[in-house]
Amino acid sequence: MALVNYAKKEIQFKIVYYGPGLCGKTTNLEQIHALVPAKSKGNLTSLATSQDRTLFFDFLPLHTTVFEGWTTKFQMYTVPGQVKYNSTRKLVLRNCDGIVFCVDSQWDKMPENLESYENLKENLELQNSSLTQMPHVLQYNKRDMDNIAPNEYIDYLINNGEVRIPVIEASAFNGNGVLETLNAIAKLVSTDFQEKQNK
Ligand SMILES: Nc1nc2c(ncn2[C@@H]2O[C@H](COP(=O)(O)OP(=O)(O)OP(=O)(O)O)[C@@H](O)[C@H]2O)c(=O)[nH]1
Ligand SMILES: [Mg+2]
Repeated sequence: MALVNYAKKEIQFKIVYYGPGLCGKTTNLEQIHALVPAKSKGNLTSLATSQDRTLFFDFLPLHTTVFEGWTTKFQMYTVPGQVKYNSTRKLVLRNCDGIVFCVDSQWDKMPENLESYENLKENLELQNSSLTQMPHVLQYNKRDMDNIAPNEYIDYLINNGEVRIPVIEASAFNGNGVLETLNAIAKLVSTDFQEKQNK
């Protein structure tokens, strides 16, 4: 749920990167941190295990102007993808305004992608929410690798029968597609907020 501070003229959105372990969620935030100019970002905070797996979450605050005269803050989070950390994922998902579902494009990761996508839907349901109500985009990551599934296959597997939602191909490791993904989700959450205000 967007937080609006009328006194400071600030709007704050929470965006969560979700997806299976090792799909590249933390790498996305690291690249955003590297690519966004200093005046628009805060520090990247990561709480990781000794093997660089996210233990709790990563957090990166961004700020810009989307609505004239208002500062727009985007609080960017990642969840830990490892299956055993589901209670943490539920916590991180709370009150989020938009989701980037990060897919690992490698063929052998398809079962894990699907499991994570189902897990996301379950966790949203527990919060009386759903993907149909939640602005979200799909990022097909690791497109630089050799053993990857075609986009159409991932469309079929993850997005089958759903209303079309933005899909961004990425190689987060190289920074490709990272800012496109950020722009796509920022646009969706801003539009969603505006539509709700106008109701
Ligand atoms: N080749 C390639 N490697 C990538 C890409 N994105 C991430 N990686 C690598 O994949 C590994 C896992 O990346 P992370 O960003 O830590 O994955 P994560 O989704 O945060 O994983 P968890 O925190 O365990 O959920 C790292 O070695 C990254 O360098 C990519 O687009 N291409
Ligand atoms: Mg991580």
